[in-house]
Amino acid sequence: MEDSADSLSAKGAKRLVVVSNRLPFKKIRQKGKVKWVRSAGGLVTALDPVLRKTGGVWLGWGGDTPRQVHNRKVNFYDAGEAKSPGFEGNYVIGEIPLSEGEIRNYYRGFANSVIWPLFHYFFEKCDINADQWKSYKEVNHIFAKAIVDFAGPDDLIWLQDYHLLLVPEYVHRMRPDLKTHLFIHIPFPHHEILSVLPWHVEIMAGVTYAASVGFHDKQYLANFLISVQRAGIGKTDRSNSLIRFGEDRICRLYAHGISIDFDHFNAVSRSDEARKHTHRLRKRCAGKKMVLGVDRLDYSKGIKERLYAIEHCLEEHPELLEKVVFYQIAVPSRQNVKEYRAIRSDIESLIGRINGRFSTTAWTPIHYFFRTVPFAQLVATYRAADVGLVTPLRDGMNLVAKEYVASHSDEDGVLILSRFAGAARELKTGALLVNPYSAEEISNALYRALTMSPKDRRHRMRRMRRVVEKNDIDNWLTACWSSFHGENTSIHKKKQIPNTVGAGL
Ligand code: ADQ
Repeated sequence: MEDSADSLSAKGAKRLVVVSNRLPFKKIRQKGKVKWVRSAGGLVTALDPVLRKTGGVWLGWGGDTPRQVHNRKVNFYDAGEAKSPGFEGNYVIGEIPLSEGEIRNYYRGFANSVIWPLFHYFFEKCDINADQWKSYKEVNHIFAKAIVDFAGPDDLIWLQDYHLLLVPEYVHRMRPDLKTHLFIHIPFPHHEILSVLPWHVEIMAGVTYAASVGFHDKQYLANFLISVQRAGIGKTDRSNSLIRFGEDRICRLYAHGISIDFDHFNAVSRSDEARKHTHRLRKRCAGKKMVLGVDRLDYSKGIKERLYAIEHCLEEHPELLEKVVFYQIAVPSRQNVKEYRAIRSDIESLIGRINGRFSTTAWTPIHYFFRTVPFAQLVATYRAADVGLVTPLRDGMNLVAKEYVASHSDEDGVLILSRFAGAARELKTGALLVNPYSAEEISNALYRALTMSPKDRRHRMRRMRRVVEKNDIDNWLTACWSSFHGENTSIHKKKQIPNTVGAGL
């Protein structure tokens, strides 16, 4: 694989280099053999199809945690190679080795026990710790070094998310000829929240070394600008969403909400495999209405609050007993972080209690699955569900809401959506918006969804499908790529993903 690594460093190549904490595939060792297994999560759902179309490189951590890393060299893998069974993209993945201690302090520690809860407004869950901050800086430096060691000045280096906020500065200091772009997939909080973090000024300064910074929502961008201003970093130009640093450096900000490959979800929902699975699920429901929740198992997704709302709804509307089934599919996530183990056990005991309370010999209200579901089955399950219940307490965007809509090629189904998800801005014309902290509001929306007329359901679903089809992943990409060099492209203008990353990017 050395050859691939060398050919990657060819100067002048127009190549997309995506960099994220995790690779889209997780490295598993079975009986001494290496296998790559696809990971689930919003970032992978959004960016894997992009790299499949454009080709390029995805750099990140592969999931291995040796006690010590003796060699920092990035390991490159090509799809289809004997060395990489299970990995089937048409791009190259570059695995950045990280040790157990680094993952504990930088990833489980600072990224997931400080930035994640703080940026989602759960500051009481933040475990602010100077050692973890030190590790975050060191690992960001490792990522920056991996980039500068092989990237050429014409590469489009696209950093992803909150794990890598200092990488723009570190890359710039080592190689000022390289430009980096950053997209932040989680909310960017109000300054009052951000300033809880003792190192927020250093973080903001680090981010603004990126040539562009993207957000899902205008509000996140506005929050970011206020924090930059308060920290006295550069010269902010609010009307053009820019931060200027003298004559030679500009950081552009833009807001474009991420999306999904609508056509793919739509087509798969009509495929024979998905139809059969939808049919099987409907048969299993035996005439009962089906309500579905699909989430990474994370406290920010509001699963616990949703379960209380389901209980409230069954109490308030006994006529629903034995008439409705709730499916909750949760993909395992960050199981090594204390908060995540706690939320899993809370959810499982809550489901046990609710089922114990309401079940009859013929009916169990909540069906719970703690696993990753294959794509066609997931689409079929969305399609089978009469109601999609998407109630995060706070979410940058939330792709599940869009996937539910795109999978309803039958134009039926009702989406109940948290008003604190980025997706609410786009889907508000068709979804029933709720406050995810209010069991009563969710319960009322559930009752309304379950008793809604077919005409109203269709009308609302059509409206949402039009929005998701128009603002799909191609559209997001085009908008991001235009923003990289300051073009003002409307997100509503549909364009195709170019096959290669074009000149000028
Ligand atoms: P996530 O927090 O991971 O993403 P989300 O956008 O909902 O949240 O994406 C979850 C993805 O995981 C979806 O594509 C879904 O299909 C998949 N998934 C969930 N459960 C699954 C299961 N059991 N089996 C298989 N797949 C499953 C972060 C931010 C979001 C933002 C995305 C993209 O937190 O706000 O929308 O990045 O920017």
